Amino acid sequence: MKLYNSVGPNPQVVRTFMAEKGITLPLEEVDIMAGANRQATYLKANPAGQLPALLLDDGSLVTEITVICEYLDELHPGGDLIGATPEARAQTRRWVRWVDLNVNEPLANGFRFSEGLPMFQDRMRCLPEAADGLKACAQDKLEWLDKEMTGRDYVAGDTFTLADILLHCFLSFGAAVGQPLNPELKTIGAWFERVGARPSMAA
Ligand SMILES: N[C@@H](CCC(=O)N[C@@H](CS)C(=O)NCC(=O)O)C(=O)O
Repeated sequence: MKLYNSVGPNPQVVRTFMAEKGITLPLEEVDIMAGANRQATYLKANPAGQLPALLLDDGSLVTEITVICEYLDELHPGGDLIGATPEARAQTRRWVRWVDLNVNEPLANGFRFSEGLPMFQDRMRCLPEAADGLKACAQDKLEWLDKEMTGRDYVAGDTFTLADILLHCFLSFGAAVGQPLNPELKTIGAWFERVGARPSMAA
């Protein structure tokens, strides 16, 4: 098994999840800045052309970061990153989907359609006119989450889960590309510092 890896928040989510679980895998680096992921060699391995991707020993490929994390969790059971019971897993998945749809996707597309336009305009349909609105959508949802998280330690409840990894990696990325966390969001601000202190976050 090996992980096709690159810079960017999506591979970072998987690396952080692996670090939390103590999983190590061979990494094959793909240079997305130079567009190597959009060229024949990588497209043969992963026709979707994005990173990360997990190549299994039987030759099949697993993509989509939350699916890769769930798969690794099933191979290495234990811990609370996804959840030990059906109820806990439902809560993790509920918040993973919420974070993905409401924050990460608009934040990432807001970047691709503005600061990231020179890199992405020849790779996918870009909507520069939507960039500001998408960034604002992500901020609106973070404002809502800030209130929602009052009184609890983590995104999905009292336990650190994949939802925290997902949100933290994308908020770190946002901060680096012109979408900093609003300092008025005190609950998320404190959570961001606390989660960022975990050794796995350096993965
Ligand atoms: N839906 C994918 C998103 C993967 C993604 O957007 N990866 C970025 C790196 S953070 C990428 O490959 N960017 C380069 C490109 O799209 O050409 C997932 O869940 O894994």
